[in-house]
Order: sequence, then C-alpha cells, then structure tokens
Amino acid sequence: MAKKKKLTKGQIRRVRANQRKRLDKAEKALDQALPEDDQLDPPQNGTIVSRFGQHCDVEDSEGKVRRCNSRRTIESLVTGDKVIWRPYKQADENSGLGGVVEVVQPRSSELCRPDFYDGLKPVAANIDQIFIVSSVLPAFSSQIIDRYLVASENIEIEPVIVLNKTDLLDDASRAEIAPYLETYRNLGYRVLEASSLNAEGLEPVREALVGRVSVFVGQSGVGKSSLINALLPNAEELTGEVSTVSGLGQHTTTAAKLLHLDGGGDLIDSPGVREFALWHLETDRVTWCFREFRELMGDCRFRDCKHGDDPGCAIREAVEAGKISQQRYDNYHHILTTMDTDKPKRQRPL
Ligand SMILES: Nc1nc2c(ncn2[C@@H]2O[C@H](COP(=O)(O)OP(=O)(O)O)[C@@H](O)[C@H]2O)c(=O)[nH]1
Ligand SMILES: [Mg+2]
Ligand SMILES: [Zn+2]
Repeated sequence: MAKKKKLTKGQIRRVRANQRKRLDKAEKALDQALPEDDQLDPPQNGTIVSRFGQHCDVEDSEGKVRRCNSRRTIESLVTGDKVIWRPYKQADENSGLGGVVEVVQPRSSELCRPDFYDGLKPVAANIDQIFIVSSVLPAFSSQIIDRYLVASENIEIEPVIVLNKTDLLDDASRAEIAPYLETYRNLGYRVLEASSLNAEGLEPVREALVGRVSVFVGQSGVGKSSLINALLPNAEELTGEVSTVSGLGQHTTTAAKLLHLDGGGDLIDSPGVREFALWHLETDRVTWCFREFRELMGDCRFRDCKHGDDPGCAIREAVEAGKISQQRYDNYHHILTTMDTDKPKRQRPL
C-alpha cells in the first residue's frame, strides 16, 4: 500500500478550519430546529436525571420528567446538573421532546472520568458523597479502592467504602480481606459490608445515603446496580452476570441515572466511572491524597523526596515503623508509576 503523504501545517490548518465550519453549520441547523419563544413556557428550575447523546431527561420541581434538548451554548450537561429549562407548550410528537435546557447552574462538584481521546469527561455533578463499591467477585482489590480514594480526596468529596456480596465470603476470604478494611477504618473512612443478594447490611447503607447526593462507583460487576435495586425496589436498574471467564461484569448500565431515596437524598448509578482520572494530578497532590501521608510530607530530609529509598524519608520510615500500612505505600507507588501510561494520548508529551 502506498504510504499516505504527510500534510503540511497549512493543509492541516485548512482541514481543521473546514471541519469547524461544518460543525458550526450543523449546530446552527440544530438550533433552528428548536422552537421559537412563543412555543415555549416560561423558564423554570430542573435537574438532569439522565443524559443520552444530544438529549437529556429533565425533572421539574414536581418530579415530572421530560426529555429535552439543549441550546448549543451549553458546553456540557451531566447527570446531577441543576438547570434552567423551558417546557414546550406542546410536546413534539415526532421527536418526543418536551423542552429545551437554556442554562446550566455552576456545579458545586464534578466527578470526571478519563476519556482516552477527549481527556477529562464529567460523569456526574453536584454530588457530595462517593460510594466506592467492591466485592470478592470480581476479586477484592485495595489498589482499585485506593485509586478511588485518591480521586475522592482530590475533589474533597467524602468517600464511603462498601464491600458488597458478603454472602460469598467464607472464613478464608473474610480473613484475607479483614485487614484491608481495618486499615481503611483506622484511617477514618467509613466502611460498610452488605449483600444485595440476601439484603443483609442494607440499613447502614441506606442511613449513609439519606439526605445526600451520592454516586456509586466501582468495577463493573461488583453489584452497584443490584445494590441500588435492593435499596430502591422501583429503581429497575439493569444488572449483568459476572463473566465466568474474566471475573468481570458486563456493562449493563448505559447512562448515569439519578434516583431518589425514599427518606430524601439522591443516588447516581454510574456506568462510566470504572476508573477515575488520576493522571492529571501532580505527584505531590497524589501524596497529599493519601491522608496518612499528608501530615508527614514536610518531614522528609530532602524537599524533592520521592518517598522511595531516599535517605531520611519520613513516609518510608513510618511504613518501617508500622505506622503506615505497607499495602497503602505500595499502592501509592503503583499509582505513580502507572500515571503516565494511563494518560490519554492527547495529554502525553509528543
Ligand atoms: N452473590 C451475590 N451476587 C451479587 C450481589 N450483588 C450483585 N450480585 C451479582 O453480581 C452481578 C453484577 O451485578 P450488577 O449489579 O450488574 O453490577 P454493576 O456492574 O456493579 O452494576 C449480577 O449477576 C448480580 O446478580 C450480592 O450481594 N451477592
Ligand atoms: Mg451497573
Ligand atoms: Zn519522603
């Protein structure tokens, strides 16, 4: 096959300008498809409960949900966003659309996932609690939990660790996992144990959710959707078998969906937050996100201490003295070494 000729910088610029023009034109056409002012009711507040491509479901103050599209001035729209929208006076019979999102309110928090091509992508907005769900099938991984903990610490949102599928634990696996859970509890993290299958341990989970906006994260297959179904019998979240080959779940939840808890509080099931973005963090920030390392950060002999085998490293010495868990220390270094390879292509230096 003939080798493709490389474009010159000028050619690349022209191709890009043409693409931008086409995009502008398409977006203008989209906007023109939106109804005129006189076809719309006055603006009102709403919450995005789900988002699908160009469309989203907006819930009004009475709990009624309408499928909407949005103005092209809106850059991003995610589940949990507070918006100002206008209902159509008459729903569009062809498209099923019933309103237009006009403005997104500033977010109090934003949970992002790394997208290999687009960099950071928001998944949920205005959350105040992150439920890190884990299990024994797929296998329990403190490495994954620590990554989620770092991400939670970084955006300063309280994490709660939930070990689901306790019905699958036997004496051996219980003994293996217990020290990890103990480490997290000693660090001051809330750790809950539950089984969505036999409805054990659900009450403490429910109590932790009341009055908060929580997002469920964790590997596919750990039982996030099952837990939500057990907590909210009307939720009807799709669940999927864990593959016997890979030990992982299938991706059954397709869009992040916000659901209401009976006693007040919202929860968001997330399909896309298998992994939080960490590659954009500075090394020092990752160190800071390990909360037991935080207070020791100024105590190392050298200012540029890598907290490895550097002489006089306060963090390593704390590990050697048994004050910091070896596992946490190993996971910390593992996170740092994988940060560069995790980077989306665009963010990597050429
Ligand atoms: N044994 C057991 N299986 C569970 C439990 N919770 C969920 N599962 C199963 O785990 C699989 C994946 O669950 P799902 O909720 O889809 O996981 P998600 O990908 O995290 O949303 C399904 O086959 C569920 O039936 C549990 O508490 N115990
Ligand atoms: Mg799911
Ligand atoms: Zn150090």
